[in-house]
Amino acid sequence: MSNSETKRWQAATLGLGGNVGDPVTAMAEALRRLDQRSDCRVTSVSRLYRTPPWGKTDQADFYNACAAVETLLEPQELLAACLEIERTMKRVRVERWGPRTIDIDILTFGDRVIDAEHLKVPHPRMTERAFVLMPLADIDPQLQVKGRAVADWLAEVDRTGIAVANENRALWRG
Ligand code: A4P
Ligand code: MG
Repeated sequence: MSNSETKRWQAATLGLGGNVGDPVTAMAEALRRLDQRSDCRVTSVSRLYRTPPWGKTDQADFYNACAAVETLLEPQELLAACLEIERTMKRVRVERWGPRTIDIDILTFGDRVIDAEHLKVPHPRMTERAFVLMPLADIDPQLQVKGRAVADWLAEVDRTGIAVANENRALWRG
């Protein structure tokens, strides 16, 4: 058996967001870049949401979406691929929770729990954030995160100000 056949496709979910420049185009471009890799395929994308800034609130509204992917990469490798896409798309990292052209977070990776210095999965703050849970529920409301379904987490968070910006879940294909 060749090396590539010993690897298997694993399911992961990603959160995408941005509030500088043209984040909608940037998010679509990021998903196309991931999908173009031979070791990643984008299997489902949420609707697109416009969301008030969380954390540091004196900044522009964000656009957010989630994607389901299947990948041959290990979690750290998937993170590296996402960071590389962010980097080449010239995201400026200035302040924590501050403005950004594009941010890609790994939300879940199968049912793995990872607590490494540079990678925490499930994403530590995802279950508090409607801007993550609403798009993720478009993809899989029954997905289990930290012992509960996404739909159950979503029922407990504040959705104030969040609106669907585009219903077209194939928008990213351009
Ligand atoms: N890192 C650890 N775990 C992960 C993971 N599961 N996925 C590390 C991705 N990265 C992970 O990230 C810092 C480092 O986190 C990465 O290099 C990786 O090694 P960063 O993106 O530079 O830092 P950040 O994004 O400024 O901080 P943080 O805490 O990751 O912020 P979040 O949680 O990503 O939140 N409001 C709205 N409405 N919509 C948003 O999308 N986003 C943020 C950023 C704040 N407010 C927002 C939104
Ligand atoms: Mg981040």
